Amino acid sequence: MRMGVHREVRETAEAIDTMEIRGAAAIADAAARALRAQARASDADSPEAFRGELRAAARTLFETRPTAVSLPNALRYVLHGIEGATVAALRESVEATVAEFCVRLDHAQADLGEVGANRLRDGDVVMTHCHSTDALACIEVAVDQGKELAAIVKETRPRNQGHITAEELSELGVPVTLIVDSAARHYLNDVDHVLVGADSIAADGSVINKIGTSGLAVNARDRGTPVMVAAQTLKLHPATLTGHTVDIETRDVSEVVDRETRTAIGDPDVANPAFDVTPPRYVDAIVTERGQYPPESVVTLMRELFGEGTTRPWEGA
Ligand code: RUB
Repeated sequence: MRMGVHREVRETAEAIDTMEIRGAAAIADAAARALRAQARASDADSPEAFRGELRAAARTLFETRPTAVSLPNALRYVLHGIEGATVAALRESVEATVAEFCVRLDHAQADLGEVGANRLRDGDVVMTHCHSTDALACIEVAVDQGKELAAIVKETRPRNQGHITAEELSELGVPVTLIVDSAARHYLNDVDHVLVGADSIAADGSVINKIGTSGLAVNARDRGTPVMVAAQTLKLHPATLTGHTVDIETRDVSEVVDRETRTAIGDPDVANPAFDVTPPRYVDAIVTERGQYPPESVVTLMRELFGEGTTRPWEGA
């Protein structure tokens, strides 16, 4: 354990690691708030020591889930956004920067929802995968506009995040049909849009999202069903501008099969990749708070936002 890392930071890191806090936007929000907790609790006696504590806290948070770039983007926003010549001034700056970050996050999702809702028409049927607050924001705005939608919701093995989507869509008054993942192709002819979120978007327009997204997108292309990805600019992965690839998280195999069943079926090897990469040619639109983009042109937005690439969040902070 890193010295000087506050309990709340360790608890947040643990909650992200165990997926009590999950989904790229929620992870970013929690990470920024954890840095604020570190700043509030700090008894550092110099600005250098204070910044050092924040960097250590950022590293602890960063190591939890490798695929969602919203996490390092949030840490970078706070670490590089703060200024002050004294500990008190820096602490105040953390308060202001985190508050600003959380407001921007909320606004981005609401603005993105408006853009995405414009793609949805009255009477449309939407197929979802996993649970994405960015994707749900599009449906929520469309419903608020008076459009009647229906949803076919993939359960999204192994952790069944589709159940959360089903519950939240029901609360919005959207009729839901829950299906097993392998039934998706069977229903694609009845669907007007596939709508998913993203954990990261690479500079070439590839979409990194919950495992199963790429197969769904390929099937949707085969059926002629448009695929829409709802992703705030916080999901754009700056390191991919300079040729880095996105790490794909693998999770514990017990999420796939319990020990007893595994033994009973001959103890096979089990693998549990959490995310996959959907090439840009299978995606029709990436919907952000800055408007919608064909995936191939998302790189122009990335250059505008990040320049030519960035360091890891704590470097230079
Ligand atoms: C969640 C997932 C979501 C993205 C986007 O995976 O793949 O589609 O994180 O979510 P996990 P949001 O359950 O493994 O975190 O739009 O809420 O940021």
